[in-house]
Amino acid sequence: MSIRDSALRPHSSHWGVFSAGWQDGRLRVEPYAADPDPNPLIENFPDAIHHRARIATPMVRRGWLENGPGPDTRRGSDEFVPMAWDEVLDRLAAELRRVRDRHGPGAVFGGSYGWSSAGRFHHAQSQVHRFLNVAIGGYVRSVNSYSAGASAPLMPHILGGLDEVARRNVTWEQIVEYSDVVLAFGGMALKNSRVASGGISRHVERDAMQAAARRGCRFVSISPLRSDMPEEAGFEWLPATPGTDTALMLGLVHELVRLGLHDRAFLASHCEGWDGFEDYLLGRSDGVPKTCAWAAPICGVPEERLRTLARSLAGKRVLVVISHSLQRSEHGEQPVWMGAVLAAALGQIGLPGGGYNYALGTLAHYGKRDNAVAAAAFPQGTNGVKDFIPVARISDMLLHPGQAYDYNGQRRVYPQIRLAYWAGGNPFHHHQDLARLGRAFATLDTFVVHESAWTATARHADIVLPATMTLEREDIGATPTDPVFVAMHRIAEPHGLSRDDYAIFCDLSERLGALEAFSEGRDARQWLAHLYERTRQGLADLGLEAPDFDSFWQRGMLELPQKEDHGGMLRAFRQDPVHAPLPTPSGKVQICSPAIAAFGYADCPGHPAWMPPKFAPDATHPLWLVANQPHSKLHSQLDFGAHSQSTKRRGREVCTLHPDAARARGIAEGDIVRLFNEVGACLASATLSQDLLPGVVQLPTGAWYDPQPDAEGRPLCVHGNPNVLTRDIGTSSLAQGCAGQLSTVQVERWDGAVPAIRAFDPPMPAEQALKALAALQD
Ligand code: PGD
Repeated sequence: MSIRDSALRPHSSHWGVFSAGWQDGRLRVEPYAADPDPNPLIENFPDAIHHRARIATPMVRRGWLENGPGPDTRRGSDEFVPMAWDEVLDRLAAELRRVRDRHGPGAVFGGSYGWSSAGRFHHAQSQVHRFLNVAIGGYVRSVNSYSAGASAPLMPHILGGLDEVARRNVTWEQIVEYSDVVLAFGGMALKNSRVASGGISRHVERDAMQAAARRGCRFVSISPLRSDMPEEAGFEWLPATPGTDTALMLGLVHELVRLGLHDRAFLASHCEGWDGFEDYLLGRSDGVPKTCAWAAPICGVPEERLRTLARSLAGKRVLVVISHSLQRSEHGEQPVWMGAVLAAALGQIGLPGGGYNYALGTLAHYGKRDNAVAAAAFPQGTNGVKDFIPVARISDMLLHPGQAYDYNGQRRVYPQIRLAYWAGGNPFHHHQDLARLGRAFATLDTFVVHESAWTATARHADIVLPATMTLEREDIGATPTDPVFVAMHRIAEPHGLSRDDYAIFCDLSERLGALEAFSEGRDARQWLAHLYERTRQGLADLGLEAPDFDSFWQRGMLELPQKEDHGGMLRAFRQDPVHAPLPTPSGKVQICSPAIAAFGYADCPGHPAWMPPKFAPDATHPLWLVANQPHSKLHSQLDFGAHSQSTKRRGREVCTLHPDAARARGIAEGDIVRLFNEVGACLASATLSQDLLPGVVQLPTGAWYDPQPDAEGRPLCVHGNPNVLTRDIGTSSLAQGCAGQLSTVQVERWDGAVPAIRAFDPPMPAEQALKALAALQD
């Protein structure tokens, strides 16, 4: 559809529902008309669609082609050779057969973590999982996520399933109506709540915070960064040292107990283990009372301010919110657990607009009501391999096959992986210690990646298959928490020779004798109609208008009915703890967890506790690095788009320093700086701001990894990817989650020549690759 002009047609993305079409040969995007606060991330699309960073042809790494499968340290720096689809799929099918037959499907890693794109059918994760299940017999999977790696395994021990506590809990409507105080640990930044995996039609968070604040709700943002809450909330900023929220909350609870302001009746009727926890809180068990005076120097907040805050909470409808970011650090389980204990001590859990809502404000799914009608997902089949890893242990697995490790009460052993298959994720964006990750991927026999652009992950692959972007295919956009159900129309022809993941897997399945099992005889359009049927039936069952697929497709959107706001699991439990118990061992809030205590983990005891981090600032690395989510893109997606580029300086990522920290280092606004520690180093452009603590430097994630050797031959990311600096450690033996949010670094002015950024330059320009292929076929 390379046309000069076309009408706008509906589409969807993780960052918003929108319409797109062509005007004067340029892609035009417009946000959904009913969206009160559209997300500017849609502006990343127009320049991205035919950007030079797009992959135009299948490509095979020269070393793999010439030497065959096997470990190779050239991954990431080798040349690529363009190859025709038929040949590359023949070679890939043969390699999949070899690994399956010689080593079994347990030697294939298909964890393939990543956010992929919106769309129920072309969801890349589901596609790769279904393919490996039906054509190979299964794969080693990954469990949990980089988003909630610590909280997902912890939550069932203390309250119940993560979704019940994050998604189906306090709504924004309740906050507007009922909350007196929202105590937001890690804040509630709109850059995060403007995004929902699968799509979001109305961004309501800004208006909801403003309406609540106007009614008198007090928002308190506890974070090292002022920018973690929007001005519309009229919030108080309580700047606290990164990673110390557990100590801060212990101080607050201690003060409540000291003054007798804790809700003893609620703790007795709805909680288990208060007495054991109180022994720790008051210092009976370890000789250290966790007073505000004790907490103040740890978290860098004056004692009196903590005392005043604690006292001000008593008798109020208080909502305690813990952001995802807090648990993405060493001992990340602790603030999640301690937040629940603070809310329990206040006696607020289960009240409208009060209590505890883990991660509210960190995704657009949270604080919303559920749809009354379901949307079907692409079925993934059955995995014949039972083995898994906690998702953030990928490097450990590849580097240490056969090694034992702890996870959630289990002693597990890393499998030996020969082939990794990735579609819809960018581990060289999302993982920690990227140089180590490079060494880990060097151990594979074969690494296969489907991508639409030359990410660092694609550059580390042996076989790179060009995948379409959503704009180049048809899909259905829907999530369980958003009422708008979108017919995602095709807006553009596929870039170069790129193909849908589904089409690639169909052709591979055919070569492996599994086409019928994979496709069930349906083409993409037929799958959409098939998946749509569940929603149509749901509407019909409710006696509502239920258009057939063709009518829905023509119409472009449906508005689905939503459920009433009943307050979810925690409300029901509060009202009737006997008949609506929590799905925990005691049926109550576990302030102590005998199950976790029995695991015997020194890094995650049987009640929330303050444990100083092993990696804290010291003379060599005196600054905390906050490596948080970017505001101008989602993760690393479309980093080459115009909106993302507009927030960089001469193409380089920007890091924020306090003027005092900058002055002490001779750094001025706009200087190029080098951030470094024992893990690695990167360059960034410095901006100075009073809106963060002097001991903190902030560098968002998402700049594509662009390693170039420094004077000593070590990789230096010249673009500004903070994951060259983050440590590849699990949050604890319980969850083994990603701890990438925080690190410790030194920063210095970079006076050397400033290297060019090559992250978006493909290994071979698209025209050259297409020409080479055409010449081969002549
Ligand atoms: P994305 O950039 O979304 O990052 O990590 P994730 O891997 O999800 O990567 C998705 C990739 O999928 C993109 O490269 C995109 O081009 C590709 N893709 C999109 N659609 C398709 C498709 O249809 N087909 C195919 N084949 N490919 C497609 C995100 C992860 O990063 C997350 S969720 C979190 S919360 C973590 N956050 C942090 C953090 O706070 N701090 C640090 N230091 N590190 C983090 N990493 C984590």
